[in-house]
Amino acid sequence: MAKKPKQSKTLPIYILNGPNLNLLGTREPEVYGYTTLPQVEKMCAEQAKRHGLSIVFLQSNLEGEIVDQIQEARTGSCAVIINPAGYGHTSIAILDSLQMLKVPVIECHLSNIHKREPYRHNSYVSKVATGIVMGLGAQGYLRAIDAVAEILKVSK
Ligand code: CA2
Repeated sequence: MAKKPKQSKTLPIYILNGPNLNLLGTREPEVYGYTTLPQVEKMCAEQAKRHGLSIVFLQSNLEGEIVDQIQEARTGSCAVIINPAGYGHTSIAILDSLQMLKVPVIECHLSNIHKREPYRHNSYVSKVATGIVMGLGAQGYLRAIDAVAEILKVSK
């Protein structure tokens, strides 16, 4: 009997969310919108599916846990989309762990950090990101997935 050809399944996109994003949609809707994080996850899963991709969607309030998630993404993902939230402005540890990745990294912010307070203008993540999406609210996550799909298509 002929052997079935092996299906090479693309690894999931890791979508990582930093501190306080678990509260999305419940406070400061004028800045971050009304969409909750579970709703963002559902939208992302659907968008990834349209591209024939899948996601692992995580949120943590702990810097070290985010570092662990990024390390896991080294071998377990086809790309990383990260909204580092407040840690983007402060964390060399997250920058160091992102620097070890060989997969594309898209930084995603709901708000345009450059239109906001000066202490939000620097992002360490931007220094290693393949691309950046910001200021588009929850839709930005979907555009980040589109970008990943396009990058993976080109690099196949
Ligand atoms: O615009 C973004 O996505 C940010 O990464 C959000 C962070 C902020 O520190 C960055 O400068 C920009 C804050 C996430 C906190 O999310 C909240 C959600 C609901 C209510 C209050 C904060």
